[in-house]
Amino acid sequence: MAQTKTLASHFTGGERRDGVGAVVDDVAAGVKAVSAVLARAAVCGAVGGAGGENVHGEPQQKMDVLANDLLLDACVRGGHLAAVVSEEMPEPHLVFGRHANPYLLAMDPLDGSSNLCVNVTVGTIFSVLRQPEGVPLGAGSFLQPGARQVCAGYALYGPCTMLVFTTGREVSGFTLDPAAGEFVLTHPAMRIPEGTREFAINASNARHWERPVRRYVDECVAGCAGPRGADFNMRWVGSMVADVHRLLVRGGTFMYPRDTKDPARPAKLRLLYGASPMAMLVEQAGGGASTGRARLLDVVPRELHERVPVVLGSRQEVERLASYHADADGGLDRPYTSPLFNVRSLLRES
Ligand code: FDP
Repeated sequence: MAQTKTLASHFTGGERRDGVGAVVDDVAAGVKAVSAVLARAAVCGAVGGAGGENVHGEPQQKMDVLANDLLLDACVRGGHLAAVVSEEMPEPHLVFGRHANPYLLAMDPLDGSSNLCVNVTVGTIFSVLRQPEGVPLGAGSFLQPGARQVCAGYALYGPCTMLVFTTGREVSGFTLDPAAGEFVLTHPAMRIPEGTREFAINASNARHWERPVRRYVDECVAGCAGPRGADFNMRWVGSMVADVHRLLVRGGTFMYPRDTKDPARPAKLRLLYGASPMAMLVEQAGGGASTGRARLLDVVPRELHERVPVVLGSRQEVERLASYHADADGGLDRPYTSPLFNVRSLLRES
């Protein structure tokens, strides 16, 4: 029988002692704690609003706060980080006595937490950066493009708990064996399949999308009879971790594009602890990651909690979407009549 590979045997001694492997171990310890608490959250009354708001003005769930505390505690206690940024904390947490440590962690402790009340998959997203030389430790340390990440990953709390990450050499997926308390390598060298026909987008925002996104989605929806000549399927969990995990397992496209719903907020997802780590994972798995107009990993954050449009997934599809944006911006696309929004359609624009 083949030997089971676990997270404990994944990194070499050096990587584990004081390298990025040590940070992943610390995150994994936090993920186990979050997973255990989530499993009991409903019976312990830990599901529901916490009464406060996060830095984006969105209602915080009790589990957002708890997950933040559990992960922060595990990662700080590990002793390998100089600072942590979290969606649940307006300012970076500087680790007392550890300013000389080389690593910084950015995280969304519980992404998709609005799904908790219906017991749908949620996740933790994380990104590891190096403290740049010559920059005083603080918010400015984190303002680096995603291409500089030394590790990116997510934990998925679903029917089973998974930890998926990359340190820049392929993407590895581990599943938590709750009986043994160990992460077991179940998805080695994850690759995004090229040829799938599936897309994920919150279609209720359709009337607010830009023209290139409407063109792409309309062409998918038109199926065999349309310009793509193929039927597409749509899936939308509404938890980014679950939607991106599906891409890594069976391909497709995930979009949270720029829209005009709220002019003060043209994008929904966060760059540092959402889009950047997912982009690194997707690229490492052979896929593409774009804002629609630029490579996501090249975007330089101007502030900690910045938002960015996101298009991720099978490389050919992401390139097609980028070309639709370029066509529209260059005035080169043909006048576009939407099959979904024409006069006789239920989704007709007013
Ligand atoms: P949530 O607000 O529940 O944390 O990152 C935020 C996120 O979830 C993503 O996980 C998800 O893809 C998206 O928001 C869903 O937002 P909408 O329901 O507003 O489309």
